[in-house]
Formats: sequence, structure tokens, C-alpha cells
Amino acid sequence: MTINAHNRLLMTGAAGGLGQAMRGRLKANCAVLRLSDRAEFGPAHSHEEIMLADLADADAVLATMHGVDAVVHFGGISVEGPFGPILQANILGVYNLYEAARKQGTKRIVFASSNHVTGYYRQSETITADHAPRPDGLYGVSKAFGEDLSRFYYDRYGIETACVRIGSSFPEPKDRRMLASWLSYDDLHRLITACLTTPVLGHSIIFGMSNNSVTWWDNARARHVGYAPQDSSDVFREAVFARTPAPDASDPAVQFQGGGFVKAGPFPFTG
Ligand code: NAI
Ligand code: 15L
Repeated sequence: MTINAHNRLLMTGAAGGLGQAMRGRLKANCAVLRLSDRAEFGPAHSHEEIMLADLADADAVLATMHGVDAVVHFGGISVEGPFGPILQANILGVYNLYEAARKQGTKRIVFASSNHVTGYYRQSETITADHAPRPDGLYGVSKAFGEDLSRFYYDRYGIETACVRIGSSFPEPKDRRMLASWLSYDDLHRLITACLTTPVLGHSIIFGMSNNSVTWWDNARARHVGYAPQDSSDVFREAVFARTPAPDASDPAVQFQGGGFVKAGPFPFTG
């Protein structure tokens, strides 16, 4: 399959964990990979462009979108915390991104949403994309806002979006919860590639997970995207059980899908 479907692809959040992990991989998906973040992350390599921008700065975000065919949007606050920075990066920032896409004619976005949009479902439940959001904190609420905003921009302006509710994307699952939520870097790249290349994406909500035996999420609503995970947390299961204590079943972090996020905060407003 040809995965090089775009001329210029913009990846935000390039200085972060997933940005660094996807930077090399996404070069196969485009002729030019434009990388953006508010933080410095060194020089451009071949077939790359770097444009620093704070997502809260509408003019800067508009400039990064010039000539861009599609976006992988990783930028923003990635954990629970005070509302001020979340407001700037994840709410104003995602609005600036979609306004820039509308103005520049960019038609497809892969939005890094999060499992924390639905973190208040129980680990005993299996949910689909049709289940209502139940955010487990301000961070989850901000990602739910991004999902709704992207749906509006699809219905009104035809900008297609994959809202990828990423589980836990790290080199390995760090704890027992992540045996259910783990998404390998290679599967994340497969999922992004599927979203970038499927002929008709529409507005889709997709759980970002590998082929883990234990799972809380059902991707039946997103079969049209053609994502086929090839990795599984199962190979880490024994080692994770051996190095982690037996969970306390009365702990909310063990009861709810969002894990420790359901116990984070409250945080003061800091603008
Ligand atoms: P990260 O925190 O390592 O990277 C986020 C990047 O966004 C950072 O480089 C940061 O400088 C940048 N950023 C923050 N505020 C910004 C602003 N106002 N303007 C411009 N850039 C800004 O996070 P990570 O792990 O790489 O995650 C990437 C995305 O995926 C995030 O949106 C996160 O919410 C989402 N996600 C990640 C998961 C994971 O398991 N790694 C799970 C679920 C969602
Ligand atoms: C997220 O949304 C975070 O960005 C990431 O750092 C992990 O905490 C992940 O969720 C998770 O739920 O494991």
C-alpha cells in the first residue's frame, strides 16, 4: 500500500513524547513533514520544516497551516492540571487549529483525543464510540471539546477528522491498567496512516489501542478506517504482574477506566 498520500503534513506537538516517536515514522506519509511546537526541539532534518508556534496564538497557528494538506495534532496539555493552561492550549488552541484549517483549505485532521474523554466508565464496562462522554477531569473535558468542535467543522465545512482516543502510548505498558489501554508506537503509526489514507474518513471517533486481550473499548464503529493493530500488551503481562502489587478493588483508580486521573485535582485556576 502507498502510504505517502500527502504533499505537506503538519505535525503539532513535535517536541513531545508522541511527536518524537512519530517524527521518523510519519516521513513515509508525505513529501514534506512540517513540525510545530511551542518548545524548541532542534534543527530540521531532510524533508522536514520546523515552525514554532504557541497554539493559543491564532496568527502563528494560521502561518503553520499554509500549504498543509493534512494535520496530525498532538500539541497541547497532555495530563490533568490547572484550567488556565488547558484552556489556552486545548480549547483556544484547537479552535485556532480548526479556524486555520478552514482558512487555508486543509481538509483532514487526525486529532489526538484521549481515553480520558470517557474515563468515568468502569473497567467492568465495554464502550463504543456511541457511548456519551464521561470525562474524568478538566483535561478530559478539553478533549471532549475538541471532539465536538471537530464534528462542527466537519458538518459545516467538510473538514474530516479522526478523533483518536489514545489509550496509553508508551514503549511498554507501565502498570496493570495499561495492559488494557496500551497502544504501541507502531500501531499508533498504523492507525494514523489508516486515518490519513482511507478514502472517506468523515468524522470518526476511534479508540487508540493495540490488539490487547483485555480491553474496555470496541472499535466496531470505525471499521471503515481499516485500522488493523499488530501488537499486543499480552507479551508484557507476566512481567507487569510480577513487578506491580495486587490492586485494591476499592480504589477508584482501579474501578474506573481513567485510572489515577479520576483522583487528580482539584487544581487552582492559573491563567
Ligand atoms: P507531551 O506532553 O509529551 O507532548 C505535548 C506537546 O505539546 C509538548 O511538546 C508541548 O510543548 C506541546 N504543547 C503544549 N502546550 C502547547 C501550546 N500551547 N502550544 C504549542 N504546543 C504546546 O504529550 P504526548 O504524550 O506526546 O501526547 C501527545 C498528544 O496525545 C497530546 O495531545 C495528548 O493529550 C494525547 N494523548 C497522549 C497519550 C499518550 O499515551 N501518550 C494518551 C492520550 C492522549
Ligand atoms: C493521556 O491522555 C495522557 O496524555 C498520557 O500521558 C497517559 O496518561 C494516558 O492518557 C493514559 O491514560 O495512560
